[in-house]
Amino acid sequence: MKIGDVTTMEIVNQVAIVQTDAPPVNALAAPVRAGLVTALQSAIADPSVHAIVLSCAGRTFHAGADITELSTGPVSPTLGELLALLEQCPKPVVAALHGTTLGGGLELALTAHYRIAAEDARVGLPEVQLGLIPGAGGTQRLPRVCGVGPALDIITSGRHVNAGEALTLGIVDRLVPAASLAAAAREWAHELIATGAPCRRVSERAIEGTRDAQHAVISAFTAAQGKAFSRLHAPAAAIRAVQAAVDQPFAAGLASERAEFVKLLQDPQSRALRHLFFAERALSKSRFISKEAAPLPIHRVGVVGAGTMGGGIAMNFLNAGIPVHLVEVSAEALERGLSVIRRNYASSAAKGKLTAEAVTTRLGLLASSTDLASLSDCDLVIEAIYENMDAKLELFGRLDGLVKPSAILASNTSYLDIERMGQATRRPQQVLGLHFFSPANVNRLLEVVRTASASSETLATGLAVAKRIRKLGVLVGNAHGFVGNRMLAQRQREADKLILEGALPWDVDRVLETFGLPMGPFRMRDLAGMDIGWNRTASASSTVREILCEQGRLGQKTKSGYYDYDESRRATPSTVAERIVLDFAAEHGYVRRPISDEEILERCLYPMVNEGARILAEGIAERASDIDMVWTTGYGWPVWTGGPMHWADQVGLAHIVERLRHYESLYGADFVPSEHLQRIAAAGGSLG
Ligand code: 3H9
Repeated sequence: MKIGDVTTMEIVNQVAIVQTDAPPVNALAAPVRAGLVTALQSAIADPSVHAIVLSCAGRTFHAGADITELSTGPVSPTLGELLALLEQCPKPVVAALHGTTLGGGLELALTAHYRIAAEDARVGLPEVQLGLIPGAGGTQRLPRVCGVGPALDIITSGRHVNAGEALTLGIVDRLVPAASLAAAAREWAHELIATGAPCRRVSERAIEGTRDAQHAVISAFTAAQGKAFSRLHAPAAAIRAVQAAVDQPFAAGLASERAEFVKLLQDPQSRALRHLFFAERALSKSRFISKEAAPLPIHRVGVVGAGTMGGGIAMNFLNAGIPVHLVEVSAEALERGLSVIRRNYASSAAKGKLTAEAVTTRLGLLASSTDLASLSDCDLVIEAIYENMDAKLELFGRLDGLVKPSAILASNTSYLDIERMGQATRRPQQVLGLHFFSPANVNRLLEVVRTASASSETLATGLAVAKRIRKLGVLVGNAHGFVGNRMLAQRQREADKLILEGALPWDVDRVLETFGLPMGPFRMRDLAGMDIGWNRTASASSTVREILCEQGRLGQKTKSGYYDYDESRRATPSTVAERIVLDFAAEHGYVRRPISDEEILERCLYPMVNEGARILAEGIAERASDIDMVWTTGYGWPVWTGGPMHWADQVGLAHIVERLRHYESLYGADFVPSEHLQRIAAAGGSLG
């Protein structure tokens, strides 16, 4: 029997089988809730029904409330109303879970009287990742089934719990092979009817342990988090809600949870995190990739250049089980690169992150040579040699003659024109940029650079490769510095100017770190190595950075840069570096003055927003949200602000234009607001 658009109910031998089919993830949107309420009401009213099974068609049981609905306010029947009806249902209800039962989906399952799951299912309450807490009883019911400690861990991390752990923790009652889930759920319902099993309600259960023991667990958990949650509002609210589960009767606890949930829903942090959720999903859609374009199969990858980047790039593929052939010009350079890879794996094994067996498997997938011809059977070759256009053009020309006709050639360049590299081959349609970020085996960002000649299939392959090696692939246009580094240059320019005008490196770092960036620009330079791009012979003491390099202050690796570093890499502001800055400023006629934190922040960040607007106007990024993904993923821009473009919209574009004009009047052309930004600001619009 069809109930509404997305729900069916079938009665088989006293059991009502209710099934929802609302692709892609059976989110609990209004029609889904309405269908479930109607189905439950009719099953309750039907005397031939003695038990009910709730299940979903497609790839998953309900993966949560419908996130798109969260900004529009509750529509009846609400999830709370549905769950109240479900819990009080006088006939036993079995929830049959498969796929990813998340958020409101798990809250619904915990409200059903019995839970059976497929062996490969996963469950979780990921609301914190959206800046929220569970809002339909999750914080009250989960501690009642698995205890306070595991509940706090699951709710504040938002992690997915696999079926085996869910069974051990008592979150589900039974596991069965995925293929027999429907039959097993039905059989269990019959068993419940036959044994006269009660409607087992989680809300009526006591939480394990004494009140004192529960409080002790909460205190220890809160203390152990230290600063981990310090800037995020949701985890603390989750802890308060679990505390309410411990201290208050169920109904009062539910009300406390609801109050926290409603408050967070209005919190700009949650709006920012929800924006990033959809921003991430939008990345797979591009007007430059036709719907029909299928990614090409990648079985074997070649990497040219075994330096820090090349080695890190190779590790990504090895980690994903894809064989890699690494090529270097000299045997010594190759051996150096290989030994770094081996050392990195050994260090992961020593820290318990990888088993010895996993290390052996990965290294077993790695071949190497000094001969480019050995790349002939690769499906994708990534060049990661030094940043020199002539060298890259020559390499692309040679590779073109060596690799098979179907192979894709990619460059890891950070700035150079990839279209030109494509033109050095007879396959420009199969050439693209794959721009990894340091450390390449850790940083999740991958800019997939689109040239005008690259085919849809090549670009689709770039995004598919990113997914396979668990990176976040962002399609960007072929422009100097692409998206990330082009915006970074704005911030770096202002930071360098500010320390001559009156601030010190640690002032700039402090302001940006207080804003939420993991590291300010000077600390970052010290970490990356001050000598990246520095040329000893060409160095002429023309910048503070050149002078630091000339004096051997190359950053963390020499224990001295802008900061001095002790054995455990703890940084203290360097008096030597300070002297260098002050002398340089005096020599170049700067009259130093006090600079406010506000000026530091505005001068570092507003030009980035301005550049982001130019990048959008030029089509280098397709959407403002793509820029937000680049910055939150690759550079640690604080997620609770939603990324630079979302943040700018919250600050107000008219305000940003006005401040840029102000700085333009003081410091000139670097601050001229872009036409795009001015136009949107004047129209009262937003970048996102
Ligand atoms: C909640 O439950 C609050 C309650 O506590 C209280 C309420 C009162 N809503 O990720 P994918 C879309 S908060 C709407 O690419 P995958 C997604 O946008 C919610 N849409 O697939 C995409 O659309 P499109 C708590 C959703 O296989 C498509 O589905 N739940 C939702 O890689 C495919 O998504 C969560 O936070 C949703 N809830 O991963 C779970 N979920 O194709 C969030 C997905 O148009 N979801 N979509 O771009 C996920 O973590 C992953 O989507 C999931 C599948 C693991 C389920």
